Amino acid sequence: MPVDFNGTWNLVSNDNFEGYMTALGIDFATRKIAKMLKPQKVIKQDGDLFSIHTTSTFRDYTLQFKIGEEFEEDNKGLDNRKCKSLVTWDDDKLICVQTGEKKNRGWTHWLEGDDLHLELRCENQVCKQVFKRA
Ligand code: ECB
Repeated sequence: MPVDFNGTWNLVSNDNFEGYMTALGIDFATRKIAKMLKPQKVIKQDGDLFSIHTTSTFRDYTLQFKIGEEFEEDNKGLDNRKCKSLVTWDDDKLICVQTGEKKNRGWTHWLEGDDLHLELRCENQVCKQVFKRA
């Protein structure tokens, strides 16, 4: 029985988001705005199907995927690059590999206690975000 990520989650910490955005080539002005945001995630998990809506006062991002099925991701409103993404389980962690122009790009979600953790990776940068239930 896999972990249940369903819920509404509010960002409470965001370590090295600046480094992650810089690795993605996000311009200075956008980084200044983006790093002030406290995004909310709404995760819906139904068997192998997931939707993750990340919303903020500045931009929103929606991702839908099925575990084990590669899909084209266009990162619209983020760095706007396209990549091929694949999400799989690694024990209780949800791991996404985003294959494209940027090396070592991807993310990992897991639960610790009742907190949602997200590690965002790009090239040599790792951003660590923690969310609490709304
Ligand atoms: C959507 C809220 C953040 C908006 C930031 C706006 C501009 C910065 C541009 C690029 C930065 C790259 C990523 C932003 C960080 C988080 C957004 C979603 C990251 C993500 O891929 O989450 C996954 C895992 O929950 C689901 O898409």
